Amino acid sequence: MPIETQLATFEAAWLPRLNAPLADAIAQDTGDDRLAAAMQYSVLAGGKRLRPLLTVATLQTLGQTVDLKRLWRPIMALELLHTYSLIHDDLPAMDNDDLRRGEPTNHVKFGAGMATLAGDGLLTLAFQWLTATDLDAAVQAELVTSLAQAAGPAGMVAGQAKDIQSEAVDLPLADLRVLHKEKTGALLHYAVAAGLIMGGVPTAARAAYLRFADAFGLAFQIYDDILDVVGTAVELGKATQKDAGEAKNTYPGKLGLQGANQALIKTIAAGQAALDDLPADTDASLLRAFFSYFDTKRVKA
Ligand code: GRG
Repeated sequence: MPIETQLATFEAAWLPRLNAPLADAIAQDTGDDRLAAAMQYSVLAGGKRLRPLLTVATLQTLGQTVDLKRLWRPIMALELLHTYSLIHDDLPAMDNDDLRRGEPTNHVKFGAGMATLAGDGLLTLAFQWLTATDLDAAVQAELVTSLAQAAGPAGMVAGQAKDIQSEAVDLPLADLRVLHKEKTGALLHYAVAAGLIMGGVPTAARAAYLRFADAFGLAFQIYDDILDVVGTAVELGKATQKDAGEAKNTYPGKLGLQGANQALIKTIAAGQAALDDLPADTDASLLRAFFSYFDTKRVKA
């Protein structure tokens, strides 16, 4: 089956199952109606659910049955956390964006105070959901530590801190890579790691999966930068050409559009090579299919 079809088939099977319980689960676990509405608003505004889909795909690649009765909350915890990061990133004190996932941003709809709290609520609830399961206590503890490392002051928050400090600074490409690894790559790394942890894979056997995750994360950021130049607001559901306007450090900014596309192609190849290193009896086609998310033809040669 062509890889685009494989990804589309996988999404069609899993998205409804991942999405259906969200509104009720957030309402159940939230003690204030307006706060619940603000949290639900951004989580339900769309979103590709790329991160929980990667966790499910990793578990399937390990040959495991994904029992959502046990695993739905720990798998979806990452989506709550990711949504918090988008809400806070859009706030007037950060990127000051009005459009996200094709809808007005949380602070436009609910005000900056409630949007901040909706983000705080989602961030905290994510950790509650990691432990709302009958997985072994050691597995729960590793999920909590790994998500905290990925999302917190050694990961995404550090990347965001570098981002806000570097707006008027011309970063060398090597520094930009570190910034992106923390800001965007860390959560995608965790998405795959979560599948490995839930699947009981020993640390020593995780390396090739995590190299795949890191290449996917870097490709994701390069592609996001490219789409900011060649995409439209309608297609992306958010403002475009923001990076150029704010003189941001981006791959097209550093390498030109063609150079950025070449970097994307090279990074995809590195991710595919990592999957070649999985044990010989592993069917890596589903994880390979995630690379069809990147259209390297968006940039004309
Ligand atoms: C506020 C601590 C804090 C961190 C914010 C995620 C982030 C850090 C900022 C968002 C800015 C940005 C453009 C990041 C790069 C790529 C990215 C994370 C895009 C959004 O993710 P998608 O495409 O979004 O998975 P959907 O809406 O599909 O979930």
